[in-house]
Amino acid sequence: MNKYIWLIIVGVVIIGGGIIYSVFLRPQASDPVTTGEVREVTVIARKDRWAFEPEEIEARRGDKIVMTVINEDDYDHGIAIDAFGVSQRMAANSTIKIEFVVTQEGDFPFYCSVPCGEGEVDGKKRDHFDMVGKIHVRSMVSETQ
Ligand SMILES: [Cu+2]
Repeated sequence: MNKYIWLIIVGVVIIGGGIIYSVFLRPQASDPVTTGEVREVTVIARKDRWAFEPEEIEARRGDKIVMTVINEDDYDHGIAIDAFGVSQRMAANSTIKIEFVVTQEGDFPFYCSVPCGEGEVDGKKRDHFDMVGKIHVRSMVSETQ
C-alpha cells in the first residue's frame, strides 16, 4: 500500500483517539470552569505590620477574583499566588489591581514575594515571611452564599 495512505490512517487514528478521549474519557475536573461571578476583594499591607489584611479570602471555584492590593509601607512588597500564576511587585505606597480565575478548589496560599525586612509589632518580631494569607476555594456545587 502507498505510504501516504498509511500516514493518513495513522493521522485519523491519532485525531480520532483525541476526540474519543476528550468526549468520553477526560475527567470533568480538568474542565476550565467559570461561574461568571466576580468577587472584588481588597488586601492591605498596613504600614510596618508585615501582614496582609485580611489573611483569609473565600471564593467558589470558577469565580473571577478582582483583587485590589494596597501597600501602605514606605518600601516594596509583592504578592504571589503560585496556584493561579500571580506574581506582582508592589512599589512603596502604591495600589495595584490583579485579576485571576480560581480554577481549582482547596486552600491556596498568597504571600509577599519581595524581601521586605523585619520589625517589631506589638512587642513581637515579624518579618517578610509572616506575610502569608490563604484563599479558600469551595467546590462549585456547594451552596451559594
Ligand atoms: Cu516581603
